[in-house]
Amino acid sequence: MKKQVVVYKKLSPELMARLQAQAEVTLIEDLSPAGMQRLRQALPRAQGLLGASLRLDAELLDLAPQLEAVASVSVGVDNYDIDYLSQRRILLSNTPDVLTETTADTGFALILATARRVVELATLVRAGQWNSNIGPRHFGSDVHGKTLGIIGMGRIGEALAQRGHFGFGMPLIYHSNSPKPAVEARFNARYCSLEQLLQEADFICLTLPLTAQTHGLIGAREFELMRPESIFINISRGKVVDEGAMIEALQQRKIRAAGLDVFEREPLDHDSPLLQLDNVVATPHIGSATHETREAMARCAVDNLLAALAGQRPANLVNPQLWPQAAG
Ligand code: 8YV
Repeated sequence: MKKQVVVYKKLSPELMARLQAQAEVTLIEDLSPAGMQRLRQALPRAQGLLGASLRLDAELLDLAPQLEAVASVSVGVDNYDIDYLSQRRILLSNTPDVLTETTADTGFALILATARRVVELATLVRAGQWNSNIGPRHFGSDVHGKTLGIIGMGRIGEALAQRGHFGFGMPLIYHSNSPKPAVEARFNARYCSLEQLLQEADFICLTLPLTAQTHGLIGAREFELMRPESIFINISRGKVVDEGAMIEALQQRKIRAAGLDVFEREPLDHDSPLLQLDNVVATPHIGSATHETREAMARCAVDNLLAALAGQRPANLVNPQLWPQAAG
């Protein structure tokens, strides 16, 4: 008897076929109000769930009494009530490694676009306002040789460090839960306190997950510690930052600029003050958003889900304490 799976993120025909060969699949095309209604109607019979960008809390999970496994098409798992999933002994998997390089590329795209004012000046050209040689009023800042400060030295942080060290000759400083000797050896990086990093770095990059500990980590006090010529980059989660404090710091030029791919609320409100600032580059959460990487993530999620439903250990288990073999 095939297991019942509800998919709430569109899959390629190849991956949908792979899933349908092993499970009865209900596809929820989108998370519009109508889509959410269909999802709620499908949950009571679901043994597997696959998707992303949906807050999966106890209220929704209580509609799915037969649920055995959830496969997230994401590395971030802040959308999931992990304690409740674990209490219900529901396996949660994610897709960490396949998106690392692409997300680090996004981080560097924002570093370069923000420092060199690429979006602002490309818009000037497109608007027919390029009428003379560019002068100091439109100059940007150098990236090569500047100090790159990375907050959160996980896979993505390391990939960003690799780009900065080998690609742009940037001295590296970092802050994370604990020092990483291998990272220091490989990139000649220096571990420092959060305060030191904020005071010293030319580029301050957030690459850490949203957790109870990191929620609001960068607020008014932290922006005060940054230098007026520093540039702030966020490719982690918007809620790691006090967005109001960041807006004030940018408006008052306490920092030079910000390159942001994530926001407290997404999509970003059309009337957000961030969109009125010429020293802000805002992208719509494109961290992992390439054809190749999103297909790889979805493939990884399908493999994780099929393994879990077949009684095998998924490759990327977020709550490994549930796995019986782990006790062995
Ligand atoms: C996407 C991400 O938002 O993986 C994550 O945690 O933030 C991005 O890759 C996610 O994959 C949803 O599609």
